[in-house]
Amino acid sequence: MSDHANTLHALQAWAEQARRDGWVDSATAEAVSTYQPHDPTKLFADGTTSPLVLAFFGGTGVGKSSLLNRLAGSDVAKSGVVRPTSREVTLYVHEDIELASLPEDLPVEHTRIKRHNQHAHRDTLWIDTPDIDSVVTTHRDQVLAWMPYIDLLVYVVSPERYRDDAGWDLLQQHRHRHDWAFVINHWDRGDPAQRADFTALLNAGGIDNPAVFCTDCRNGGSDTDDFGALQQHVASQSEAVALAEARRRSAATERAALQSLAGRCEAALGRTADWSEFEASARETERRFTTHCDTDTLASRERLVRQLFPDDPPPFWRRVLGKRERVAALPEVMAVWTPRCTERLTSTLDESLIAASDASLPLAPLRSALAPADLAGGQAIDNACLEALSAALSAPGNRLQRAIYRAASALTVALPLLALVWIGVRVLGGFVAGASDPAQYIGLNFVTNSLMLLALSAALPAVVAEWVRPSQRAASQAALRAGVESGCGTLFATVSKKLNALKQQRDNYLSSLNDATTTLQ
Ligand SMILES: Nc1nc2c(ncn2[C@@H]2O[C@H](COP(=O)(O)OP(=O)(O)O)[C@@H](O)[C@H]2O)c(=O)[nH]1
Ligand SMILES: [Mg+2]
Repeated sequence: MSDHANTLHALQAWAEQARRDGWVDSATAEAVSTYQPHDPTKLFADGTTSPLVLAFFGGTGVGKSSLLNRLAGSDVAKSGVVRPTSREVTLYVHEDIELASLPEDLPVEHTRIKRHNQHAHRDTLWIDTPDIDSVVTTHRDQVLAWMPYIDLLVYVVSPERYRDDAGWDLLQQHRHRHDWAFVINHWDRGDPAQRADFTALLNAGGIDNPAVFCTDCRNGGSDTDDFGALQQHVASQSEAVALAEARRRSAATERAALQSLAGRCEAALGRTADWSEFEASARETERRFTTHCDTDTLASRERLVRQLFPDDPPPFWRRVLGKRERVAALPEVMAVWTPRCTERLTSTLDESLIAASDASLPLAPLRSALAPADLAGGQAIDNACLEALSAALSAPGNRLQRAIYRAASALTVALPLLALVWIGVRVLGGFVAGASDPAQYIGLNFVTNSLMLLALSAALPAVVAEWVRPSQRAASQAALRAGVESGCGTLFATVSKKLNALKQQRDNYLSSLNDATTTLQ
């Protein structure tokens, strides 16, 4: 296989895989897979020194076969008005030329090979093609299949129909990849103005200096037409040097065409700068979603707190007296995430897709990576809320708050005990001293003061403890809010992971495309 054939093969495998993964649109993949490399030498067993491949193409009855017979100097091709249109491609080739087995993409079953022994025409392989304006569309397909194997296309028209000729669009598609000669046959009915008009038409179609010949092939041909010039043109094209040069040009065109296909594939993957821009905008939409999610889940969080704490919080003084918040069991289903959040997530991801589309990035892989259902946003947020809530209920408040509360609670027992010990010591002292001096016995004032000290030593730490006691209700509210935020974090960490994987895949495609097309650089 030639370098170009290898490159095309690699590019086709690449495009097929990239299409399957959604990185390349089907139009681009199709353009790559249906691309037919131009190489007439493939028809010959000895691909290096091969004859010029010349094909006649045009509508019914324009005189393709007559022209071929005239060029060949004998009736090699069937021609005539009252005969079935030829259904196949016929190759007329000298008996010495060894043909290769025909490439697979050619319609072999509709191809005939006829040998001749005219030495003068050894350097040309003629191809007579079916009429391209036939109602049988396979005729046109046959011509198309043969296109890549032709060096010189002789486009035959008649003076009557050259303007609405069916071959015009084929000419447009293939004009850069072949050498063309144009023949207005049936010139006995033609007018010099038509020649000028046809030439102008070709110029307008992008063909500069077209080789136009006007011929009259009735009864073996006229002496006064351009047939001699056409013959010379063909002879000059089939000279080895000219042919080698034409094939070099064709290889260069081939390379440019492959480069353009590779460029199209690369463009389908989107620009790297656009990808970074898209990622930045995706992060911005994430940030907005997190803010909105806080608002969107407010009602469901409040409902949850009401379920958990069915009673109003006891007032401070009742709390001092030991009245506690009543906590119900955690609900089995944590429904912080609501359908509103699902809608919000869907529209957020849609925004990211629009940003990707604005950045001309391929949407298919992004669309599947950013499918809201696969991201399990509700699960991420509900789980995070449950976790935060359980932690908050088992240890409400912050660390300092809990330390002060524990210290104050301990003091509600320790301080009255200390006071009791101190009162006891004083009572004992008073009792001992009272034995020698009855005035030292403890009086009513001491009793009053001791009771007050006891009450104070118990009440003061109890008030402080209640003052700093972390509220489970407030802790639950804060936990649910934090849970939503951390759930959003988890959700977008998943998104980010998926996007990174996609970016990696895209980079891999870029580098394998680069590897596949190194010969074109
Ligand atoms: N008047 C006229 N008839 C021609 C000319 N060339 C071919 N014909 C006739 O046109 C008919 C169709 O020719 P043919 O070569 O079979 O056309 P094809 O279908 O393009 O191969 C035949 O009857 C030819 O004799 C020409 O220059 N002038
Ligand atoms: Mg014919």
